[in-house]
Amino acid sequence: MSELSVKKSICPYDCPSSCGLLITIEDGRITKVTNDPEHPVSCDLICEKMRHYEKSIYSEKRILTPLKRNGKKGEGCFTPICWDEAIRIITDHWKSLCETYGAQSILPCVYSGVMSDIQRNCGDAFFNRMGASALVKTLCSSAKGAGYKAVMGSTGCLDPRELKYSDLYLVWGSDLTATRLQTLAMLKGKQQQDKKKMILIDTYESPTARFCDETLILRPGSDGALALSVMHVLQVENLADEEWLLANGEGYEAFAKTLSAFSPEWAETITNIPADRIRELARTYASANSPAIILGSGNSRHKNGGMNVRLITLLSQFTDAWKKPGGGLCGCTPVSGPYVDMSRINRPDFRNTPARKININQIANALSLSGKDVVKSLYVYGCNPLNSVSNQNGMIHGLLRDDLFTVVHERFMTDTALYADIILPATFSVEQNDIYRSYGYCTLGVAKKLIQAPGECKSNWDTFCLLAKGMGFSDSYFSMSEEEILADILAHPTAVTAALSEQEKNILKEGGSVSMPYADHCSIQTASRKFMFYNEDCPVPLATYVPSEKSDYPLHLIAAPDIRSVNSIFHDRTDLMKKRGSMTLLIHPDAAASRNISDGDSVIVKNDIGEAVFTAGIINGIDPDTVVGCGVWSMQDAGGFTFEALTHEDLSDIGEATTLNENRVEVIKQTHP
Ligand SMILES: Nc1nc2c(c(=O)[nH]1)N[C@H]1C(S)=C(S)[C@@H](COP(=O)(O)OP(=O)(O)OC[C@H]3O[C@@H](n4cnc5c(=O)[nH]c(N)nc54)[C@H](O)[C@@H]3O)O[C@H]1N2
Ligand SMILES: Nc1nc2c(c(=O)[nH]1)N[C@H]1C(S)=C(S)[C@@H](COP(=O)(O)OP(=O)(O)OC[C@H]3O[C@@H](n4cnc5c(=O)[nH]c(N)nc54)[C@H](O)[C@@H]3O)O[C@H]1N2
Ligand code: SF4
Ligand SMILES: [Mo]
Repeated sequence: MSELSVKKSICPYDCPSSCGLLITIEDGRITKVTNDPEHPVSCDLICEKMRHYEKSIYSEKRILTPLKRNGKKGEGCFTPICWDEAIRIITDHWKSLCETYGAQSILPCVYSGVMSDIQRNCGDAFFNRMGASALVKTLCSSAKGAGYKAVMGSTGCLDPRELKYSDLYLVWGSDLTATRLQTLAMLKGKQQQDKKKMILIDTYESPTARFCDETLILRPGSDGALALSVMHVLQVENLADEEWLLANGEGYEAFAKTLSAFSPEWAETITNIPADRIRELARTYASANSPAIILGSGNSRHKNGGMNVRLITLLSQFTDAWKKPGGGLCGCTPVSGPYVDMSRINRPDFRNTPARKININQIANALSLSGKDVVKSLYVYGCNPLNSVSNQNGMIHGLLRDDLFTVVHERFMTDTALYADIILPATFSVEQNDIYRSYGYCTLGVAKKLIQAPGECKSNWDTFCLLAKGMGFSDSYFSMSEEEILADILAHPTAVTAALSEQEKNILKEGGSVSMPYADHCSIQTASRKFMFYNEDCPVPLATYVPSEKSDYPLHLIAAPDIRSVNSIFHDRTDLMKKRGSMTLLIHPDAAASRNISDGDSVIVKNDIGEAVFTAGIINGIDPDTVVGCGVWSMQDAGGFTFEALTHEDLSDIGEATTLNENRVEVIKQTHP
């Protein structure tokens, strides 16, 4: 008789809901993946991608043994070796680099492949102990975080579950259909019942537009101008909550004096949204009882991204919406305090001297450094920088260096792995133990190891323990098992998790997710207990519009998410990738016509740092000066360079974030494919 069990797990990917999964296992093999009906957020559904998680786990494309390069870098020729040999080669190389160049010549590269706390962060402990260079991990939404914080300090924002109380939704730079499925399901359901208005503010008519009553298409990076002119209208038409703003807004009086200059006519010249529609937006916003702004990260990935977010956040405080349940801003962090004592995992105490810091968005530049700053080894895990980080040409140039020793810990032969000297085989979430914090909701969960890893695949935790042994690090931390470090985390609760009930603590111990309280967002958590129009820690203290930079290239290039992948995850899934079609660049009919481009044509997209070939997709719902690159692509699938070839390494105004939406390009019809 076959043995059958159904166990709880959690989606490990970089997606705001950290959905709960129910995993059916027959004779040690996963046969079915569904939503966990007891999960606080995803009780009703999970996305199409994860409904066949098992296809990736049992994929023929999985890397199952350590591999050593035996051809040229990038060629993809490797020979299987055993773990002992792999660890010996890596640690011998690193010991020699430490002696000759110093430990800072070694650079870890990790981002969001696995979002659970132990597997994602244990490498920090190892590299702290080694004294290696430290990666500044700001590839995603740190400009949004910094912009929100510059206004609200550590005040929690709205939890998406509070959106049921809102009566107007402004979806600001987020494609809910792809990235916030759970939120969309809730809003759509509610909207159908209560006919609540939903307005999309985006740079193109994204798939979310079809769920909205209205779509406002603006020029990329001009969101701050829109928010300012909405505040202008609210002020002029006496729709602002003046009493609240005077009492609770730091620097409000100075800010209010500037508003007269930011009329809708002024904003029209910057955003390309007609002034009348801006006025209408302000009135609709003011007439709602509890309007919610659902803020995505797209508008923050600009050089003025932090300022755009500051102004949108200020708008969320400008009327009396904040006082009402469901009124305010959703999309930053709603948690009321830390759930996990991260210092037990990343061990800042292991580092003896301050680290040399390298920003993840500037790895290509780091690989070009020389002399005492040279990077001689790159260790990549839970990240696929060649597909996700700026300056693809520069990155390849660096990865091709003969004197760069690259190790990639991966599940699949990614573009990045092709350039490795040594590849180590990685596990999937169901083959490891960990604790998960959702970043969009207030949930905490534990997912246990459910199946044996195939071949010789090892988790990040087990791999760093082996590397530590190879390096001769004798700290007891590195001799703990995965179960022991997880038990250690659960045994050291934070103030928030200490308040969980015995029943909830048991759910965590057994494996499962619990709902956590969301913050009281009416209680402002800044030093002065006021929110800040003026913040002296910012490069521009008084919030105001900062224009985008001028460029010689005419078209503004934007990245949009794809529903069939999460960044470069799911590239192994041929069923999903087939549905995704070709690497598409969305373009306005006028911009296409003036370039003699028809729908479906191959087009070369180029600027000063690179070029890539896309398929043109002509749509009306986009500004004539904007083009949109859909999804994250591998060079293997695209057959050449991808979006990342066109993105600079510049950082945002605050938060040191990616500016992957602040790049200009020209588009030319490809005549000889
Ligand atoms: N299916 C799927 N889910 C995902 C991901 C994925 O790739 N696919 N990625 C995951 C990750 S890593 C993240 S960070 C989250 C992201 O999720 P969100 O932060 O909610 O953002 P997105 O849904 O990616 O949508 C970004 C939108 O911003 C728009 N945009 C770009 N520039 C501007 C601008 O200047 N102004 C305005 N108003 N809009 C602008 C783009 O057109 C796009 O529609 O989603 C996660 N979930
Ligand atoms: N064109 C374009 N570029 C983008 C974006 C975009 O929307 N468009 N989005 C940006 C954003 S918001 C983000 S957050 C970044 C994300 O960029 P990355 O952090 O590079 O994320 P992924 O592309 O998902 O690559 C993660 C890799 O980790 C591996 N992995 C998964 N689990 C494990 C594990 O347990 N251990 C190890 N060792 N490896 C594991 C996966 O197989 C995968 O290859 O991309 C950014 N780049
Ligand atoms: S990818 Fe996102 S929507 Fe899909 S199961 Fe994971 S967390 Fe849920
Ligand atoms: Mo992200």
